[in-house]
Amino acid sequence: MAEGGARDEALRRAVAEGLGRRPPRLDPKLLYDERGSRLFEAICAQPEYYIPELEMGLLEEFAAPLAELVGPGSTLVELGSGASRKVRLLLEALRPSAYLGIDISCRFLEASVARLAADYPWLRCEAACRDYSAPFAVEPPGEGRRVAFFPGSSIGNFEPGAARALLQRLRALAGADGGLLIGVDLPKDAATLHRAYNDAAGYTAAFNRNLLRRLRDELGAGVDPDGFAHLAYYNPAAGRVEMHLLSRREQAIELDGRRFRLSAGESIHTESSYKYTLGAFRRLAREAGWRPRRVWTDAREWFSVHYLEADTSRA
Ligand code: AVI
Repeated sequence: MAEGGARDEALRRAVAEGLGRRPPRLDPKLLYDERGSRLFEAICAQPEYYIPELEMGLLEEFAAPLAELVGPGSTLVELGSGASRKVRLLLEALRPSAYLGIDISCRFLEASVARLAADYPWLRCEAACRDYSAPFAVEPPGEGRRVAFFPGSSIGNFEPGAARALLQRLRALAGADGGLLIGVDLPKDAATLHRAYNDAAGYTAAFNRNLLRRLRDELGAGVDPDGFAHLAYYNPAAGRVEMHLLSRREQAIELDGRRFRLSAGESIHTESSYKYTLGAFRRLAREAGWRPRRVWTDAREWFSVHYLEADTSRA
């Protein structure tokens, strides 16, 4: 089977499995086709979605002490496409000798890594098209200390057990003297979180409902995206913002001859965004073999950037 066909099959199976669950649930990875990635970029430019600006501010403010901790000649391994202003700021501050970008979206990744290579001729740049939410193999270029960079609080989109497993994989990738620079969103008042995931311009709603368009256009599913409303709210007991697609009426999604029924008011859970206190995140990181070294937060304590080092006492 061609690669695209195999990918479609895997997508079909994942969607059928998720819609068949009670309550129905789809993997948040499915939100990121090309249109979804563009909508996410638009979310990042909305005033209510505070994460990108706060994280960029912290990296700017603390670039010098971070560079001192990391030291010269490192290899920076970014989980993500290399398209952000954040990684450019880090490259200029840390002056690593090599950069590796890892992302599932191959075309996007290759284009952004090619731009980095053109703009930083002194840097050895490579791209590895991988799904880092599952075990993956890569051989980072360069000989220096490996520092993984995982911005944007994307760790919050993993269930805690899967987040721990990913942190363990990054620990193995970074090696004995490696580091991890990771952005983690902090718990805060429900109204601020509600606004951040329900922006007035409607980009988050479009991002969420794009998943249904994807099922319709890519998989030929019988589904009416207008039959669903965007729903996002803070669930304080679970420590996470939940995003759902709320069925406006009784209906069914048809896929490959199967009918997945939804009653009015029933919802499909499409994403969780966990918010970790500083202590809770440090605990999770320690369990995954990391030793917390420094953490920076903004004045309101809305967002945190942790720098962790490999804990060799437990290797
Ligand atoms: C990518 N990730 C960290 C975002 C978040 O905040 O969970 C995705 C997102 N979903 C809705 N808005 C933004």
